[in-house]
This record gives sequence, C-alpha cells and structure tokens, in this order.
Amino acid sequence: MNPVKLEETMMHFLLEHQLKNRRSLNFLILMESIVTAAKYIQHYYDLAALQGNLGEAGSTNVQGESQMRLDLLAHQTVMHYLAESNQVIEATSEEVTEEILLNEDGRYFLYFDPLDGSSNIKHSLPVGFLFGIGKRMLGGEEDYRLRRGREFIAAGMFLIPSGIFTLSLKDAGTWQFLLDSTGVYIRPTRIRFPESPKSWELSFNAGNTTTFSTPVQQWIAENQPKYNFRYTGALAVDFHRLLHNGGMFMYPAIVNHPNAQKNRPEGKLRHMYECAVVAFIAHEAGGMAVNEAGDDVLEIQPKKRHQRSALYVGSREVVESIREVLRDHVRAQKGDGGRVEAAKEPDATGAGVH
Ligand code: AHM
Ligand code: MG
Repeated sequence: MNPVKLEETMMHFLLEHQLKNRRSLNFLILMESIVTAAKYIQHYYDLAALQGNLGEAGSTNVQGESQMRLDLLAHQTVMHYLAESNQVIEATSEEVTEEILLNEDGRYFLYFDPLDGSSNIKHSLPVGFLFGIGKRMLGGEEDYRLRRGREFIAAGMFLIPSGIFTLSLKDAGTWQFLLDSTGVYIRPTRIRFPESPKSWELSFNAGNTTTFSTPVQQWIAENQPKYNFRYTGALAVDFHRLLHNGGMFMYPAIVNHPNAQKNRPEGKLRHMYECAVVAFIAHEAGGMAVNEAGDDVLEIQPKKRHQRSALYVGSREVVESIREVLRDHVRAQKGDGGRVEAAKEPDATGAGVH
C-alpha cells in the first residue's frame, strides 16, 4: 500500500465528469491546452517582472487601449496551445478585432481575455486570464458563433501569480484547483457564495460614483455602509475574492460624467469574455449577474464580438436588490417618453473615465 496520500489531479476530475455524463474526451484536450497556456502566462509574468518587460508594446487593441507587452505575449501563448489542441473552431480574444479561425472541424468556441487587469501589470500586482467555452451544434447547421452565456458549457479564470484555477462546468458547479509544487492542479474544491452576509463586500471604482445613474448612486448611499469595500482594478481578482466572501462587484454604466464625451451608457467591460464569463461562474456558484437594464447577463444574445456591458455580479440577494432599482429606472425612463439619462455617446477610444 502506498503510504503517501496522493491527490486527485484536475485532469482526473474532468475525466470522471466527462465519463459520468457520457461526454467526449475532446473537452479534456481543450482544457489541457488552456491549463498549459495558463501556466505559461504565469511563468512569463514572473519572468517579465525580473527582466523589466512590463512596459507597453506601443500598439493599441480593438478597444483603443494601449497593449502591454504581457497582454500580447499572453494572447500569443493562448493561441499557440489552442491551435495545437485542434479542438477549437474559432476564438475571440480581447486583443484581436476579428474572429480567429482555427480548425473548421473543431468542436468549441473560445472567448477569452488573456490578461485581465492590465493596469496592475506594471506594479506586479495580480491579474487574471478569463475564458468562456461554447460548443458547436453537433447536429444540423452551425448558425451563429457568439453564444449567450447561458449556452456556454464551461467558463473559468486563472489567477496570476497565485496560480489558482477556477472552473465552472454547466450544471455541475464552480470548482477551484490549487497548483502544488509538483506543477499539478490538485484538490478540486467546490465553491459557493457564502450565505451569511457577515463577509459580504462591495467592489466598484468608487472614484466613478458620481457618474453613475441617480438610482444607482442612491442604492450605493443606502447600502454601502452595510459592507466592506474592496477594489483592485482587476475584475478577475476582485471577483475571485467575492466568490469566497460574497457581496457584489459592479461596473455600472457611466451616464453622468461632467465631460459628456466620457460617458459610457453601454458600460465598460466586455460582454463575451468578461461579463458572461463571471456571470457563468457566479451562476454555478449560486449567484447571479445583471446588466444596466437589470437583465440576466447570461440571457444576453451578443450582437458584436467586443460589445460592452455594465455588470452587477455576486451574491443573489445583493444583485436582486440592485436589479429592482435598475428595472424601476428602465420603467421610469420608458414612462418618460423613453428619455434616457445623459444619452450621450462615449468617446471613440473608450479610454478611462477619469
Ligand atoms: P483590461 O481587460 O483591459 O485589463 O480591463 C478590464 C478591467 C477590469 O479587470 C477591471 O475591473 C476594470 O477594467 C477596471 O476599470 P477601472 O480602472 O475603470 O476601474
Ligand atoms: Mg479584461
């Protein structure tokens, strides 16, 4: 008998899941490529800090934001392993404007943000790799490739540099895996938002508060004192914390900016690879996510690959509380002849609101 207690690996956990549900092993091949990419991004992040490679690349992405060298490296790393896996038809990356065609016979669509929280990079603060996975229609014709979050089969995020991998499987929960010194992901732990409000937190860019709609500002004034406040400037990191402590992360629409050019009525975060990803993870952890209209983020049918959305995600009770306010606001606006508060266009670059 082996005297050592050996741990279950992530792949073994996934193998059991696939076999139990009579699913193919293709998903394992895909996950292997995602996990390998994640480990390499982590490796490059560590190296970059040592080699002073944390600066800007001098180019801009589809959002008009400057790309850090690590953003590009992370994107190229993910693409390399996705291509090698042969499992992906088409990928959507925050760093590339158009769809990225891979293997027309593949089974999956991947939507990813290779390095979320870029502003943290130059300070060597934590960042994340976010991804959602859709699956092709196996019977019949393939008609569209931008799936609703509700149609994802899995979504996850990898925290850098801590190396904690969160993976949510459709109707099978949200799980976290730790990377141990052997380099293997072990000990799947099921994660659910805590029910007790004792640890609940609020997370949002407080510097933007006066730019939110009046009802959202009122909700904050009434509710913020009940909670601790935390914000790192990286969705993956803030949301990771929230999964353990509960509460709500929000990035509301910017509609009352003193410089109207800086309003963002559509929100700032990207639907496909930020909002829908954390909404899926939250749902599998017992929570929920809504947009500025109070609609379930998982039900939004994306129209554009890089479309933006406002986001309110976290413990069900807190998100439901603000959802009522958001819905009332929509009803009031409709009753007001459809007038939308500060319905001015955001600046073309989508740059920061400050
Ligand atoms: P990124 O994907 O370019 O790094 O930007 C997305 C980030 C989120 O991670 C974070 O929640 C938000 O933008 C922070 O925005 P702000 O600096 O306006 O608070
Ligand atoms: Mg991001």
